[in-house]
Amino acid sequence: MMRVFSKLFWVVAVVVCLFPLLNNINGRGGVMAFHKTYIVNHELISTKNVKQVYRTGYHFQPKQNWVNDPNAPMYYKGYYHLFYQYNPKGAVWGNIVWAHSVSKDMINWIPLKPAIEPSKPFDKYGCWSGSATILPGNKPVILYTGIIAKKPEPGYQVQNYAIPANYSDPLLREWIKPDNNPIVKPTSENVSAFRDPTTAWFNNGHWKMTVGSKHNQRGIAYLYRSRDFIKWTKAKHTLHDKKNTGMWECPDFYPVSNSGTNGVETSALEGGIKHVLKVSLDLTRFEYYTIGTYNTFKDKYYPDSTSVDAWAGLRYDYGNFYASKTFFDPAQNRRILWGWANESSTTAEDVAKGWAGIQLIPRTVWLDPSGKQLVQWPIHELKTLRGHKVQKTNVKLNKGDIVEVKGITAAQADVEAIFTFSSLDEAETYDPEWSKLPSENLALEICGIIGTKQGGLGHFGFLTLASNKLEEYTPVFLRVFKTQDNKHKILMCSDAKPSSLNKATYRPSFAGFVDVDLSKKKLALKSLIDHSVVESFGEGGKTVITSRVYPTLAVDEHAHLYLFNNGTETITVERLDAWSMKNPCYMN
Ligand code: DQQ
Repeated sequence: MMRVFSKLFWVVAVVVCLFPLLNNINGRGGVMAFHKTYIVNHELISTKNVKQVYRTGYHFQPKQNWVNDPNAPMYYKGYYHLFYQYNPKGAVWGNIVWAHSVSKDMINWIPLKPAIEPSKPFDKYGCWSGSATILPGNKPVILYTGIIAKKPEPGYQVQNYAIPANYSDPLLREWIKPDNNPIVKPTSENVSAFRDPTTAWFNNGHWKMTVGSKHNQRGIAYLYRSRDFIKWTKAKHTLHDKKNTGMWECPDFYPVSNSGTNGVETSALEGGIKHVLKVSLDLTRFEYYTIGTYNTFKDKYYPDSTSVDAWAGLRYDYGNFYASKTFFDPAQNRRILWGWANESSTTAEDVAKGWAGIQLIPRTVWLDPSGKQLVQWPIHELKTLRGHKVQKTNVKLNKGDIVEVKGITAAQADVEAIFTFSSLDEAETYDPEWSKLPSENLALEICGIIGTKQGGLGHFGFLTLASNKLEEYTPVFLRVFKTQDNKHKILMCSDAKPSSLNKATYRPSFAGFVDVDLSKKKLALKSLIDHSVVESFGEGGKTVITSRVYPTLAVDEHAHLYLFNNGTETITVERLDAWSMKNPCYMN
C-alpha cells in the first residue's frame, strides 16, 4: 500500500515538474493582531491583473487565500504531514479549517483536502490550532481547539481530539472527530482565552499536555493529565505562568539534548536533557522561549536563572515569525521548527493579490553548547533546490564599499558569507546609557539609535532585494561594539525601512544580539531570499531574523544582491557562496 502511495507521489511530482503551468512556478519562479472578522466581498475584487511579484518561489504557500499557524507537524509512515490554519474563502483571517499537505522531504508538497473542518457542536465556529501526539503502536492523535460559540469574543474555546479513519493510509487523508468531544472544557474565567493544546508527553503513568491561557494579564500554560488520552484532569498548579505577559498562544514544551544536534522524542525526560518552553505572546505578537528544567516529581517547569522569563527574553526569530511549533522527526533524529510569517502589506493589498501568509523554511533546532540558547538552521533538504552557484573568496570591503554578487537570481537565492577582520580596535563603545533603554528589545532600540550612521567595526553584510540604483534594498547586517569590561556585543539587524518605495506597507526594523566569541575575528551570515521574504541566520543560526518586504523596483530579474561595509575597519569576505534557488514541485 505504502509503495503505491510513494509511487503515486513521485509520478505526480514529476508530472507537475514537467508542466510548470500547473503550479505556481510560472507565477515566478509583522505582524498584526487578528481573530478579527473581515467583511470582504471577494467576488468584487479581481486578482487577475495583479502581478504576482511577491509570491514566494520556494516557501510553503497554498495557491491562494489566508494562511496562519502551522499545526500538528508530524512524521508518519514515510511522510511528513503539515496541517495549517487556512481560510478556504479568502485572503483574510476567518472560516478557519485545518488544511493538510504531505511531503517526503518538507520541500515538495502534495495538498490534500482539509483534515478538520467545523461541522460538529464542539467545533461549529472554528477549528483552531493544536498538535499531534504519536501514541504507542504508531497511532497519531490530534488535539485541537474548537470554538463552540461566537461569544464571548474571540470565541468560546474547548479542546477536542481527532483520530485517523485509516491507520494504514500513510497520507492520513480522513480524520474522525469522535462524539465524546470536547474532552477538555474551560473554567468560567477563561472561556475565551483557553487554546492551542500541545503535543502530549508521557510520564508517571499519565499523558500530560498544556493549554495556553491567561487570567487577568497573567500568561498561563495549564497542565492536564490523562491515563487514556480521553479523560483529562487539570493539575492543581500550572506547568508555568508569568504575570503581565497576557495571553499565551501556541505553547510548545519539549526536551533538547545537552550535547550534539540530534533531537529527542517529546516524552524523553531523563538523561542529559534540558527543556524548552515557548509561548507566542498575543500582546506583542512575538514569541519567547526559556531553557530550563522539567521537575517530573513536582510536574512543574523551572526556567534557568540564565534564561530571562519575560519580554526581554530569547526569541527563535527577532522578526516576523509567530505561532510556531516543533516536532520530533524519528526518521532523522532531529527536532524541526515550523513558523508562520504574516504579510506586512495592507489588507487591501492582500485581498488584491488573493493570498496572505507563508510558512517559513522548516529549521532544525538544537541546544547551543553553552546551554543558554537554541540554535536553528534550515533543514538540509533545502539544498536540493540550489541551482547555479557563485563563489567569491577574499573580497576586501573598505569603508563604504558596495560589491555586487552577480550571476544568481537575486530575488530567489540562498547566500552565505564569512566575514573576517584583522582587529577589534575599531569597534565603537557600547554606551553604558543604553542599559537604561526599555529592555523589551534593547537590540532594536540600539539599531534605531545608530541608524545608517557609519560605524567602526561594521555595519557590514548584505543588501538584499536591492534595486539597481539602490532606491530600495533590505539590509541584513552585523555591527560590533566594545563594552566597558572589554567584552564585545554584536548586533544583527534586518531593516525593512528602505525596502520599498510603497510607503503603505509596514516596514519594520528588526534586531537581536548575537552571543559569539570574537577571538577568531570572524562572523558568519546567511540569508534565504525569496521575493517578499528574507530569512537571515547570524553566526550559524545563533540569531535569526525574518523580514517580509515588498519592493516595487527590485522585483524578479530587476533585483540585485550586494555585499557592503559601512564601517571604518576593512572587512574581508573570506568566502561567499550564493546560489540561485529553484522552485520545488509545489502542488499546494
Ligand atoms: N491562531 C489560532 C489560535 C491561535 C492563534 C486561530 C495564534 O488557535 O491562538 O487561527 O496565531
